Amino acid sequence: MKKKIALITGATSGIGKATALSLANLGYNIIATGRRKERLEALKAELPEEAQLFTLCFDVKDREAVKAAFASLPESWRAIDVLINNAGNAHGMDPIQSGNVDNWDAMMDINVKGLLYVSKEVMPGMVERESGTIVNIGSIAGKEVYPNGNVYCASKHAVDAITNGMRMDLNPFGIKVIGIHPGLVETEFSLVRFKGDEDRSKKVYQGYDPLKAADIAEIIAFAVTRPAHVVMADIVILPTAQASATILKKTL
Ligand code: NDP
Ligand code: 8X3
Repeated sequence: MKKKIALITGATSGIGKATALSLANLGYNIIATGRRKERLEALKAELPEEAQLFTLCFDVKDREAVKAAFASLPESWRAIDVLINNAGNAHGMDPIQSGNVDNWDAMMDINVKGLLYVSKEVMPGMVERESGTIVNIGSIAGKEVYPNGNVYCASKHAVDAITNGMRMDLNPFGIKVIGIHPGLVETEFSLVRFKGDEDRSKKVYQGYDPLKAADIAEIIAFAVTRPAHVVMADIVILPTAQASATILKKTL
């Protein structure tokens, strides 16, 4: 039987990388994307020997680069069965009145528009084949707003709305759309949010047991392998120490 193809954006780190490993271990061929070419190249050595890997290096916020990357896919890699829209980050964490406009642009351009640009390249093929699964990585920040989370939360609320809209519009074609909404996961997320400040980012995950990227990857792998008549439409995953975006055991 032909192996299925999964394309994962942001596969150079954290949740995306862990998902690439999980799906490769389940027998998927993987298209891994990200901006850091050397990390994409290093991924091959971490996948099981039998897994095939194709890499695409592009910035999701660059509309022309997204188009060119997909146009460069060889014929045998074009029928993407599973799209994992994972690339994204928070940039800064300031009260809105002192927010940095470049950070706002980055979050809306990457987390929202980047997800749309990539989806636009993949959805027509899924519609034509009347099959496929799209997983959008939202966040607990897409379900709730927390102080100083303002624009990041807005970007993830947009992801939630787009996910629900996709599910409705793609439903007639038998395409599954899954929203995954993690709470605190220890990845490079906080390092990016706090511009490389290691001490500040480590503190986010201290005093409790945060989620690991592999915890989310395991759930994504389960969700995308349900029988044809089952869709896990919307999943919130929190560390046990977290009860909401703002209530954490360590803060009580
Ligand atoms: P990481 O920083 O570890 O990974 C982010 C990934 O996104 C990297 O592979 C990075 O690749 C890619 N990426 C970022 N910007 C771009 C861009 N402009 N173009 C292409 N790729 C890009 O963070 P996480 O694994 O934690 O984050 C993954 C997703 O999970 C994000 O959407 C995040 O919002 C979400 N999330 C994270 C949570 C957490 O607590 N960690 C909780 C809830 C949701 P590269 O730099 O090579 O381009
Ligand atoms: C990432 C989790 O709580 O920092 O989306 O927003 S949080």
